[in-house]
Amino acid sequence: MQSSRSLSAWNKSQQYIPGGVNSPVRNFSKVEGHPRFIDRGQGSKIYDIDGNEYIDYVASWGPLVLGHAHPDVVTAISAAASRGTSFGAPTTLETELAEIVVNAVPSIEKVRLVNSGTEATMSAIRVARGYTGRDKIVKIDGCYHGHVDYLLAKAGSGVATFGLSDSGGVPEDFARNTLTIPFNDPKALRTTVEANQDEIACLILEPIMGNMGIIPPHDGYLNEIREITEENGIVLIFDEVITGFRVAYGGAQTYFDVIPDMTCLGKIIGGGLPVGAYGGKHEIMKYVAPEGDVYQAGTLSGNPLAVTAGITTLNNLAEQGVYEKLEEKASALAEGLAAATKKHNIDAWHSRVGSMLMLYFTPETVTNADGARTADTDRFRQYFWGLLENGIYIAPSQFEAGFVSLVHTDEDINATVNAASEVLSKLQNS
Ligand code: HOZ
Repeated sequence: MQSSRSLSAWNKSQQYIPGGVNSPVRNFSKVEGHPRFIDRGQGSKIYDIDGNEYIDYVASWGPLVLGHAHPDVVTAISAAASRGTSFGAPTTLETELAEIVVNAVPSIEKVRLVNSGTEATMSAIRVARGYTGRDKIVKIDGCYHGHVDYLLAKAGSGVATFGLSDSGGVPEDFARNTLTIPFNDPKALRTTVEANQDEIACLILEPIMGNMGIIPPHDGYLNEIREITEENGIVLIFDEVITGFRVAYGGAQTYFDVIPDMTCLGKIIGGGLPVGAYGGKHEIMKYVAPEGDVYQAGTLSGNPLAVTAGITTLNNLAEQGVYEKLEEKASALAEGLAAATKKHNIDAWHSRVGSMLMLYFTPETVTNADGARTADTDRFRQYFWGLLENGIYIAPSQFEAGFVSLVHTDEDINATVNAASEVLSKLQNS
């Protein structure tokens, strides 16, 4: 497969951009190679600047549940752009998106729009601290909540991909109030809460871990942490940047029927443009300035183009049968991959919730970050390149989720399973 144009684009980008990329996991260094530079996307496919076509399971890391360049989204954004790209003053579009979100997500009575998931989690935690008057926070090993200083301890996503335990440039003092516990371990939460009575402002977690591969919660886990946080006046924050409008219209909280106090959103609610959001009960959200004294602001927050893309995407997702369709496509893919690893006797753990899925190269059952860390990343590297060479684009990391979108066809899924089977046949366990 020809990739000389991507290679020279990367050589040039490295002269001007750290690592040649604007977000670390886009760099292919952990799979040993150079990234493909993308020219365009259409439906389930992306095309690189060398003219190669790929079936895309990255989907811009989750937002593109309708696929690339969906005609409704393109038309709506174009019309919005012709009316002006930013005003720094309220528009009725922002209220329209907020209303959709409030009606869809059970925990959200009021919502503030921001520009990224990072802004959403950082702001939600500030509000939780303002509301409770407490400083400490609890996070889960392997959950990733953006690049907020005190949330990079034991984070997933690029931090895990590049084998870092945390980030440089974060003074120890900043992370002093961050306590980290394992996923799927309610006892660890009880112990931490007992040792820090009346000091913990919030517990933040991805209800389905999505930055360490895909790790679903055990039955009852979310209910138990809901009980513990409620009993102890701790704000429970679900980071649904990935799962929001992905596993169900109302997110993982609807899927599992466990309602947190606050929720962070991003990705899908921006339909491929930069948006984040945080919201919760009015009782908590009234602390946000200018109603309350917890400050948070943004020049481009509620940007009309981004909000338009979000409204259009969510309106499409509100149609009947959408999540059943996603489930059908993703289960066909997951079953095909599981059959292929079995056929070729490959040690593998397959994980899937709705249209999010992951194949870990490990004989272990993955239930938390330590389990995910047992995966054979060298084997993943070989799998990744085998797929890419066959026109299948997955994230260049064992710890980033795969996403199925509404535009993946049966043909795409069959082609993916066949390619995977061929690649896996060459990786057979000895
Ligand atoms: N934080 C994203 C992965 N979980 C990566 C975003 C990107 O590189 O675009």
